[in-house]
Order: sequence, then C-alpha cells, then structure tokens
Amino acid sequence: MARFVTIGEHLIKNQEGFPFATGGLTHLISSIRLAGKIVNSEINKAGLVDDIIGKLGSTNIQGEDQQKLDVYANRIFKDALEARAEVCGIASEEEDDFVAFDDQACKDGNYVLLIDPLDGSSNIDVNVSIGTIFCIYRRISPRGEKAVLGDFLQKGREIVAAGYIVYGSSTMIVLSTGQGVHGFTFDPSVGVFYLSHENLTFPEKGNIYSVNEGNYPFFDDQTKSYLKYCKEHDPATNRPYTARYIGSLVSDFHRNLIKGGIYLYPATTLKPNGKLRLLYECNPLAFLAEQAGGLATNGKTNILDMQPTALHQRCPLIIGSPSMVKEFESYIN
Ligand code: P6P
Repeated sequence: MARFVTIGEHLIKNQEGFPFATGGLTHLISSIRLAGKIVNSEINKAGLVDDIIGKLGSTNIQGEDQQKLDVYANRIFKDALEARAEVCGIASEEEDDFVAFDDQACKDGNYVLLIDPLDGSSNIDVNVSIGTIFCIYRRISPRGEKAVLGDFLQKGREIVAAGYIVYGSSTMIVLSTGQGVHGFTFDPSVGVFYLSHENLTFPEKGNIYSVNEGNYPFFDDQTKSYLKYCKEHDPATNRPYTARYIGSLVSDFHRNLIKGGIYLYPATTLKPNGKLRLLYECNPLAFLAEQAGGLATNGKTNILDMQPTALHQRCPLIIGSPSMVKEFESYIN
C-alpha cells in the first residue's frame, strides 16, 4: 500500500498524462474532500448531538422522508462546491430542480456535479454505514452563462470523474477520473485521506449476491429464476451464493467491489423502473464499476448508454463482477 499519498498528490501525479489538465478537476475534487470531512464529523456524533438525527418532517421530490442529516449534507456539499467555483451548477437528490449558481466565477466553471449527498440515510439512526455518491461532467452550455438542464442530462459515458464516500468503520473516498479506481482512507488524527486501495478491481467472479428478497413476489419470472439459481446447491459453481444486503447501496457496492459479487435492484410490479436514480446513483457507480473491470445494466442496456430524460428518473440496477452480471443477463435475455 502506498504510504502517505494524499488525494491531491495522487490526482496531480495522474494529471501528468493530461497536458491540458488545468487543475480545475483537482480543485473541484478537493472541495468534495473538504465537504466529506465535515459531513463525516457530523455523522460520527449523530446520536450524541441533539437534533441532527431523525426525520425532518419534510419529504424530498421522491416523496421520501428527509432525514436531518440528508438536508445538512446537501447544504455542506452545495456550499463547498459553490465556494470553489469550478462547477456552474449541481443536481441533487435533495433538490427538486438543478441549482445553477449565480456567481460569475461559478458561471465561468467548466463542470457540473450530480450528487446523492447521503444515500441510505434511513440507516443513520441504527448506526449502519451510509454514503455520498457523485459524478462530474464537463458542461455543454457556453462557459460564462448559467447552467442549463442539458448540462445534467448527459449519458453516463460522458462522465469525467465519479466517486463515493463511505462513512463506515473507516471513512473512505473511492474515486475515478478515468484512470482506474482508487480508494483513500481518512486518518482522523491528521484529517487527511491517504491512498489505501490503489487500482481497485472487481474480482471476475464472486459468490455474493445483494438483493432485497422481500421484493421477491414483485419480481418478474426471469429475475425469480436467476435468484433461484443463486440459491441452488452446486459445489462445482460455488453455489449457493452468499446473501449479503446492508440496505445501503454504497456499502453493498463497496463490499462487492472488494470481495466480488453482484448487487441487484431490479424492476418490480410496484416499481416498474426500480427504485434507484439514474443520474446520481446508477451512473456514478456504473462509471466506477466499468473503470474497475465490472459491469452495470438495467437488465436490457448498459447503464452508461442510457439517455437521461429527467433529473430524478429511476432505473433498475444490476451491477458488479462481470461474469456475475453476464450470468444475470443470460436469464433476462
Ligand atoms: P430497499 C437506500 O434507501 C437505497 O437508496 C439504497 O442505499 C439501498 O440499496 C436501497 O435504497 C434499499 O432499498 O427497498 O431494499 O429498502
């Protein structure tokens, strides 16, 4: 493990291959790192400090109860990004519409960022790890003007950087700028994220499957057949697989990235488009998955090839080790 290499040093080292890199992306990512430290500090004392856990009494555009830390995290990331003025706007799970920053320095920004500030936040009160998920695009609207909707409705293939922060037994930033996936672990004693997992790669095959089996009655027949396959006893193919489902996407994804496995949130009769959001959950993780040698599909199409049509649109997500995702696709097709 490379010792004492910080995110900034790692990004600058990786920029050597990009002569036109202006450092803007590095500067942008440093604002995410700062916001992540602040949110991490607040999460770590949730339950000790009055009035930061639990429901806010409001709902977001998804109709989901907003947790106090959801709204707090959204504000911290939004303020940190606006202050660094590298992005002209953001789209967030916690914002009904995209936010186009007014400040001229922001309007001169080259990027937009899409974010789920605190995914799995309903787990906060029971001390289960949660996460921030984000991705970054180059803007397509003219520099110097306000961001427009089209800046945010780009295909996942156009992502220039994506990552997540997992606030778990240790806090990590897992990040890709298109040159592999790298993990940085937070050392709270010095307040620095150090490179701890260089070139994270999905094991080709794993034996972990992550799905909410409680939705079984609402899955289509092909998905049911695949899940039965996962549970059959066949030592030759290392089955039955092991069921691991935390109910926190970032944590399930992270474990499967390290150990090998597949995460599924398929379409159901109750949720024909699944539950997860394409723009700031599925696309960022699909970008990371492919950078780590994995795959991500909605059951029919590679997630990164989907043309977004709305900020908060949902899509089914099957993501993980390549041979396991292909195994699932063989049941669907
Ligand atoms: P269910 C959390 O609400 C989340 O968005 C993901 O983090 C998680 O994987 C999924 O939903 C859990 O959903 O329906 O299984 O509780």
